[in-house]
Amino acid sequence: MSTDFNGTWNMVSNDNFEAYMAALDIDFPTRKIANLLKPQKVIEQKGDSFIVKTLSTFRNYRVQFTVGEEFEEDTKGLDNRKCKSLVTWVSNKLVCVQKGEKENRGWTHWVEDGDLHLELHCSDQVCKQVYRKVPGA
Ligand code: VLZ
Repeated sequence: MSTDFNGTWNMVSNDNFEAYMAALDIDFPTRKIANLLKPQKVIEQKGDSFIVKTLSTFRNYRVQFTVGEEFEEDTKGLDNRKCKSLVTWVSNKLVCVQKGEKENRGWTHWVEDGDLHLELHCSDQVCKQVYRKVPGA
């Protein structure tokens, strides 16, 4: 049985997000706004099929994938690039490699002590986020 990521999760911490966005060449004013956000993750998981929504007052982002199947990701509204993305299970972690113009780009999700963890990386920058489950949502 793999981890159940289903649910609505509210951000409780966000370390080095600004530098991660800078590594993605996101412009200064957008970074300043985005850095103040406390986004929500809404995850719909059925087996190995996922929809991950990142929701905020400023911008939303949605990605849909099946673990083990490479897909074309269009990071529209973020840094507006195309990536070939692949998510795999590495023990109980969901590991995404986003192949494209940016080196060493990807993210890792896992659940630890009931919290949703996310590490986002690009080039030499790592952003660490933690989300807490919204009960009953
Ligand atoms: O998450 O790649 O959960 O896509 C920030 C949206 C989303 C609001 C950051 C700010 C991307 C927009 C997070 C201003 C630039 C991400 C993956 C893992 C799923």
